[in-house]
Amino acid sequence: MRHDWTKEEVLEIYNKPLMHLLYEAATIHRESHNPNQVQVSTLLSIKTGGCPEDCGYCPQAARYHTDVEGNDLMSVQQVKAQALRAKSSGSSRVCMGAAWRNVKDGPEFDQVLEMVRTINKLDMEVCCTLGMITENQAHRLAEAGLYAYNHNLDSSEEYYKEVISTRGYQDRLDTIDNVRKTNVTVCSGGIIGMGESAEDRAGMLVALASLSPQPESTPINALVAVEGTPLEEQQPVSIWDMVRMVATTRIVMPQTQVRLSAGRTQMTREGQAMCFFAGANSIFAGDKLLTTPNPDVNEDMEMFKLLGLEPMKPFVKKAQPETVEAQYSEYKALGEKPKWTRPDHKIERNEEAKLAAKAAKS
Ligand code: SAM
Ligand code: DTB
Ligand code: SF4
Repeated sequence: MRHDWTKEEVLEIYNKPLMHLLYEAATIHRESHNPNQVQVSTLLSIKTGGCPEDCGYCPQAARYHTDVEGNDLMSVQQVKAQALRAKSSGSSRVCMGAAWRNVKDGPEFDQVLEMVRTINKLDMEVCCTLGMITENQAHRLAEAGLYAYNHNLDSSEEYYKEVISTRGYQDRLDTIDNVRKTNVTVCSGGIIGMGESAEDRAGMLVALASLSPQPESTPINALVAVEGTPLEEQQPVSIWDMVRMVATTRIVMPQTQVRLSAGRTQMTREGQAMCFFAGANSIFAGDKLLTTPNPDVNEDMEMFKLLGLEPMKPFVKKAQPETVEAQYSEYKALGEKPKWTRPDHKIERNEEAKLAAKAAKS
């Protein structure tokens, strides 16, 4: 396992003649994974919209004018019903997303912890993506039975500054570090198609691969360009770029579960098959990602049949965590107020989208 990849080396892999790249990635894939098994996760937006951050890609940022309807935190019962549906349709993992900058101790976080306990007791892997978290919050999630925490680096450190001004790259790395102090696995990846260069893509992979240990799972999202967001006019990323990105991720992070994430509605079956061949071994299933469309489960199951793929059972890579009930918890809420950074530099297109939203609202 190498943690010292250079950007030049990664770029060289990314730009290899495609047949060499595919062959190398597929060979490495087979050394650590069964190429016919794909882990299937279902996303659940437990708290939608109204987010204070300015992520240029995100339809849930309050400052942009999109069609997303904001919702309060879902109830534990609603989440349980959705998790059972996901399980019956073949998912082994539920990934709960909240449009938060960071987690705050209090009744809402307690409710999320209860959701984690409830889903873990259904014998499904539980993942959360709730924004920045402290070490204590990571421990509390771990005690509740969390299997994975998703926190993406999203791009290279350099390009991150062109997309988000309300937090810094180091905040992301610090949260990942906090998760690493527990037994919870790390899920971290990014987005392509935001206008970044191939060098930025390589830079992101260098940052991910140099984490030690490397993330257990790495989502590769193709930007879903949503009207009203600063990136609304980005052209869909080419399937060739997606295949190259998946293959390069597989080569530099041989053990990680590479997740073919947002953007699958734009991809043909042939395109997706090439991504699986290149080392992708996980998808998000269900007709919705967090707020945008995703292929129908039945279509995905047909594709699996066609390609001879099978959904992976839960807890194959790591044993199921135990759930500690709230009253026996070792970690109490500390009510910390961590100083996550707020660089607040100006990103022109983010400012323009914010002004356009103000104009549309008045
Ligand atoms: N608020 C938390 C955070 O930002 O970490 C969790 C939810 S956030 C929606 C999770 C991830 O979704 C982001 O890091 C980004 O990679 C992905 N994402 C958001 N909007 C997207 C879009 N339009 N296209 C592709 N991926 C997107
Ligand atoms: C990830 O990397 N992709 C998922 C999950 N982690 C949380 C989210 C994709 C969101 C796409 C835009 C939306 O549906 O709002
Ligand atoms: Fe908020 Fe996460 Fe969307 Fe950024 S990506 S605006 S932090 S929900």
